[in-house]
Amino acid sequence: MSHIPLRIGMVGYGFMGRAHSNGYSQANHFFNLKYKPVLQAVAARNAEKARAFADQWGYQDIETDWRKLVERKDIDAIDICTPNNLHKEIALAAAANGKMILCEKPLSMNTAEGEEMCQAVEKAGVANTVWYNYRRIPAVTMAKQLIDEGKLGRIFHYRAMFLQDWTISEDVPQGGTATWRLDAQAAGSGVTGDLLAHCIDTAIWLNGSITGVTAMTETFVKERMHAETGKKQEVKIDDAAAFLARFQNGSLATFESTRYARGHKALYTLEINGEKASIKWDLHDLHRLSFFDHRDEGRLRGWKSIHVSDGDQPYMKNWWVPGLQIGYEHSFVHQVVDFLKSLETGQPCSPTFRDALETQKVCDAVLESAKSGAWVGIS
Ligand code: SOE
Repeated sequence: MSHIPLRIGMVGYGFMGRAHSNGYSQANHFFNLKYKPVLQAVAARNAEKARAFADQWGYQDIETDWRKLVERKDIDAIDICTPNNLHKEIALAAAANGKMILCEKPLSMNTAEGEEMCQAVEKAGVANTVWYNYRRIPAVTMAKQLIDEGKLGRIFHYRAMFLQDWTISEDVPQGGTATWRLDAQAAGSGVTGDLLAHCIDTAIWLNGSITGVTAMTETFVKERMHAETGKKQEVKIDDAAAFLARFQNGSLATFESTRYARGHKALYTLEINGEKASIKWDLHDLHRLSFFDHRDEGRLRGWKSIHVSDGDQPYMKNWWVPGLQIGYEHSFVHQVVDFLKSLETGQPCSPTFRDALETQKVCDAVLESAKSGAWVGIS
């Protein structure tokens, strides 16, 4: 089968640069697609590091200025894998040059920036998506199917947590390539934009819009050395955040996220309780979906642990044989697959910038409510 090439220009080469590059490399091996990514060029300020990354992942070329990359005629799509403070500028330039855009989450530093980015891609008419990868873990996608089929009935509760423990030590710096997530100037916010954003994206996708929140945040370590200046500076990100929310469908929610939950490295969990059934999912056991169905015969009622690895379960017929599971990296492969399919069908690849803006609005409302102590409504 001859493919239509989709020439990728990636900006940045960190953890997400690797996850996305792996997605581009794997997609066509496992899925039959009309389009095929070509790793055309990677842009990063340090030429030596960019070259090493390009060699390792198979990019043909490098640029040391992302502006040159977005202007290149031999690039179809720009993948933004930089710290959050660069998302907007790169996206606006890419859209102005008619490039499709795949942007790492969160969409932007805040709602105002996100709105500008939405307008830019909509005006340019370019395909766009945001890498909220957890939607594309087969067990999570299956939860969406079950909810949409009405298997849970009316939803009462949504509960999500994303727990980590990697910033407890005061010696962890802020800023720089490895720890920019702790620097408000680069990240915009702390766990709210980094971790809660994942929980919010999945929640809106599974359970509809959030209409209001009341939140609290805390910064446990008040000062950290800045990796670039070597000076101790005030920490302006939220280390932990928790909020209550109401959904448009009448259900209630609790969300919690922290980088101070000793013992937890990346524990994303969610639970949804409906009138007829409930669902639970846990990133540390990501191929399993727990399902409780009240319609089961009384004696046999109980939580089922479904090993999502069979051909009739989302994405799985393209992988191994039933019973053999896949992992975290495959959620990025699936995002590439869905983006390539969207080019084939002409349908948007959700979450688009506009979809991701809704998550951004909730993040902003969480931060605002934590400051004011009041409920904040979301329009
Ligand atoms: C932070 O530690 C992080 O890598 C996030 O930036 C990712 O989005 C999340 O999936 C895992 O944790």
